[in-house]
Amino acid sequence: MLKQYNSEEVRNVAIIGHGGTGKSTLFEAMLYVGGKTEAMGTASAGTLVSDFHETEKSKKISIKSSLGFVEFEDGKINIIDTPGTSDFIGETRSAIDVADLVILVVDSVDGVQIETEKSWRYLKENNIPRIIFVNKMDKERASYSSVIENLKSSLGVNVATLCLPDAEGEKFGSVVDTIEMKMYRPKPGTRDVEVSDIPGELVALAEDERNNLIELSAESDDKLIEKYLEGEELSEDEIKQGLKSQLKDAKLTPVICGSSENVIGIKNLLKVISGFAPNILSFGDVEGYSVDDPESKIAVKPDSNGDFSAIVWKTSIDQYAGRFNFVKVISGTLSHDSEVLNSTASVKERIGKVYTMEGDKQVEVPALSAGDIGVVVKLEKTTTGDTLCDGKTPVILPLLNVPHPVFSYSVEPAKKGDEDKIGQFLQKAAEEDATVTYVFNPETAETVLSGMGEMHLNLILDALKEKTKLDFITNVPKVAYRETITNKAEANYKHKKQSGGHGQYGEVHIRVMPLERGTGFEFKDSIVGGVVPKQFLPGVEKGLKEGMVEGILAGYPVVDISVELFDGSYHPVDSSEMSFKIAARHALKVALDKGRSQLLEPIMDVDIFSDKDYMGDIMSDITSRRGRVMGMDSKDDSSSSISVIKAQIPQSEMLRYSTDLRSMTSGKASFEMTFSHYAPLTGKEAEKVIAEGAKETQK
Ligand SMILES: Nc1nc2c(ncn2[C@@H]2O[C@H](COP(=O)(O)OP(=O)(O)O)[C@@H](O)[C@H]2O)c(=O)[nH]1
Ligand SMILES: [Mg+2]
Repeated sequence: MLKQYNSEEVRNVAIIGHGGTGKSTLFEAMLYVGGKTEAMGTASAGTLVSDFHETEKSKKISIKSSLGFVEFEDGKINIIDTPGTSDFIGETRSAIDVADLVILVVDSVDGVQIETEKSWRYLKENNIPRIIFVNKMDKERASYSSVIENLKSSLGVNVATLCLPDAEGEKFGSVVDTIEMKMYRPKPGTRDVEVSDIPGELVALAEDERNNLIELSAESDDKLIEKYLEGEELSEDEIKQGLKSQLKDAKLTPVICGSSENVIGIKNLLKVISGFAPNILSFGDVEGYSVDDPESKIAVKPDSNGDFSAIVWKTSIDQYAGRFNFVKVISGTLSHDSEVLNSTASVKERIGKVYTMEGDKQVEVPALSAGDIGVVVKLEKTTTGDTLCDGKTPVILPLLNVPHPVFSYSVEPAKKGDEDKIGQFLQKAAEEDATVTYVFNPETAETVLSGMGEMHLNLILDALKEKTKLDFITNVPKVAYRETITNKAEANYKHKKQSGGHGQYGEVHIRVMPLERGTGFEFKDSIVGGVVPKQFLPGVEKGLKEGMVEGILAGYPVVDISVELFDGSYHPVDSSEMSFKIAARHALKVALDKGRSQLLEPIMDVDIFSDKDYMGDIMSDITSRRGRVMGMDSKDDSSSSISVIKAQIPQSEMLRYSTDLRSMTSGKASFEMTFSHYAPLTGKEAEKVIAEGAKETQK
């Protein structure tokens, strides 16, 4: 059994970057050099430890994140490999959330690509410590210096060069470590390296980089920078401490080069992680909040002797082995054979054995200290984003940063009666993947499956077909339009019915006014002299609310109106709450018509990341989708090839955008999208929606 590591001995890293830069091969190489595997698997043979799912093997891309670890220099490095395709960004984001350091992999020829730019923005916004691994230095036309220039100009990276290549392209064989001022050359066919002095022609360059490194490290501390500026030498220890602190604060980004396939630079990468990466103890208390009150904050101290708490960052459900919950312990210790509280779901769960993983292989551990990552199996109700704790001080740890879905299908069984089975399968998919939602939308009366792209959802639907053998129909989901008035209007309605004994009577006079967008509904009573007695007011309000459920144009909900009841009449015997409800509902319909009701459509905030070459096409396409370009984040620098366009586009025009954008740019663009606001929909577009609405009501 693997031993239990103490908090200070654990490092958690996530490997991220554009698809195809060699992340999974780097994961493979780290396990190999760390002595975990006997040989290197390859992507082409489908033998990578991290890409063990059948679909990953056949498609030769990573779809899920994978966990592995190495025991290195007295510590344990947990490594998470992540997918580079934006369809699976949920897996990537949750890995970043639990990593203490991110390794951003960049190709030695392609440099900064779309997903590099997107990830960098995320790392910067969240101040996440990172290092950059320039991979595939063995490739023809590889150029370390141009990649570094590219990183500086397009991303503004504050580069600390920790490694230099001895050569580029086919001759690349060793890396020079600018901290130790030594050269590392892997012994071919083994995981070992030969360490030697730096060859003469590289000494000057290595010294330059080392001086730069010393200056950057000194900036971590006033005393150090003073010492440095006065020309005094910094000790090895001071340099290392400075570097460590700058890395933790994400003030600089160490850059390392190598070739994952040829296992070059891997030992250096592991040494940098082991020597300089922060861990949970570096960051101080983690902020959680009380189960009963999200406003009441609880500071969780990352101490293995404290109360236990852990965050569930990934869930995978295996047909045979059951449910795997991947956890990061934040405080206390997670021991085998214990009972914990899932404070998010308010249920107790039994912990049997505790594991860590090597791809799909479980490796048993006795316990996990604060800061360590591992896996528990067969919990019943626990899923991604939940907090587990020992129940002494029930705490909820901050939810993972889940990106918003950008692509949806409505899913319906082909045969009545299959709803439950289909629903159960898709519900489980949503539990496994935090970026998947499967919910009934009452506004459109559809059950909608949403995710990060066409490939993402198609994989889920393929699995649904294969596992359940049921037929189902997918459609472009309907847009949740709304309706509101544009003018002030008055209306009245008298509901009067005499049928045998007890009659019905109620009369209301109402005044409707448009409210600001997002306000919803306001009801005002300005009845004088009791012409509508108080006990009937709830009936009036209920009637109005019922009337608002379906507007008069196309049956969409009415929003943002104020309704004032200013007059009316009643009958001492025949009036009831029900009579006033009916009167109010009818009066509202009249008022909506007089107040020139119009449709509102949801508008999305869209950030598009694209290769500069496609800017023109993307912009004119935005216009044809009735969108507005709100701004552009394009550097004039000619070496930056990526632009960010910010736009607002109606949701109805975005239903197939992820597919359209991909084909428009040959996959050289991607986007993020969140709901922004509702805006009036007029003209031909509105007529279309109204005509559709009329068809629906005739059905
Ligand atoms: N020349 C070269 N190719 C590499 C290297 N590392 C990975 N590759 C290749 O790049 C492709 C993508 O590798 P993979 O690890 O799946 O990339 P990922 O999508 O970033 O995980 C595969 O064909 C690998 O064989 C490298 O160091 N040099
Ligand atoms: Mg991969």
